This record gives sequence, structure tokens and C-alpha cells, in this order.
Amino acid sequence: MKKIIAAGVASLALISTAAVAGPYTETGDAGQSIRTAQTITHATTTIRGSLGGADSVDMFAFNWKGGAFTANTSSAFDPMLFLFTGTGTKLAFNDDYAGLQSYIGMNLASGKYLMAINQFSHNYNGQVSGFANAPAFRNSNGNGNGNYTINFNSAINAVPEPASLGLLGVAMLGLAMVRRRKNG
Ligand SMILES: [Ca+2]
Ligand SMILES: [Ca+2]
Repeated sequence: MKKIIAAGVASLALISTAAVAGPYTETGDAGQSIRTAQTITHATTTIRGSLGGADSVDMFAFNWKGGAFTANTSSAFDPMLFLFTGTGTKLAFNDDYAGLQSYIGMNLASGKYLMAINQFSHNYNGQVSGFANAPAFRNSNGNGNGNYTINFNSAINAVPEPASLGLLGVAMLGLAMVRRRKNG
């Protein structure tokens, strides 16, 4: 039994180590509502993306393992960073922490979260609903291009598959049992 548990722990450690596969790069344009937030697809300590024109807010969904969490920005423009629960409740918001760059640091329980980045000076009181009326990104007046990087102190993870897949599994099991009965 001990051997089995040890093997299980070892393989779990292997999986979590192997899953961190370099930066996650925004695919197309991440949305700016809870519904259109882009879900990262692999564990990573870095998100790379860009803003420009009508693409003035990017929001990402991820899972956090729990514990001390930090996120900081790197960009040529003046960014603002927002953190929400998975259902869009404001947790934290920061504009300028190091120069014009943003930083959020806090303890987070394990679970799903949303992180958004936009350009100074629209903070919407930190409310996700304000993003719907976000003005265009200003690529002028020394704001530079809209490329950004968000770095995390530890890997953020892909959001687990929705519960519907669990239901699908139950349905398949039920189907298998029906088939077995028919055959028997
Ligand atoms: Ca974008
Ligand atoms: Ca800023």
C-alpha cells in the first residue's frame, strides 16, 4: 500500500512539473467580460498579450492552487491590473506600483479567478461591468505599443473542464451498464 501511495505521489509530482510549459500567449483577442474572458490552456508563470484600438481590455481566466499570489506587469504603455473572483467580484486593483507598472499581491484560496489588464486612466472602480464601455486604447502620446507581459510568482493553471464533462462521464457509464444488461 505504501509503495502504491508513493508511486502515486511521484507521478502526481511529475505531472505538475511537466505541465508548466512556458508563457501563455493570448490567442486572438481575450474578451473583456466574464463570459468572454480567455481561459489559459496550460500552466504558466507568464501571460503575454496585446491591447490596441477597440481591444482596450484583456481578461483571462485561470485556476490558482491556493496561497500567496503575486502578479506584476511589464509593458511600454501605462497599465492597470485587476483581479476578480471567478464570478467577477472585485478582489484587487492596482495602477502604479513600480513606476507606471502594476502589482497585485494577496493570499488567495484555491479556485478560479479572473485577471484583467487595461490602460491608465480608466479604473471603473475596479468593477468588471465597466469594461463594456471601455474607450479605445491610445497608441500615441508616448504610450508606446500595446504589448504586455503579466508575470506570476508561481504557476497559474488551466481551469478544469466544466462539470458537464463529469455528467457526460456518468452518462457514458450509464450507457455501458445498459449495454452490459442487454448483452447479459
Ligand atoms: Ca487583446
Ligand atoms: Ca499604471
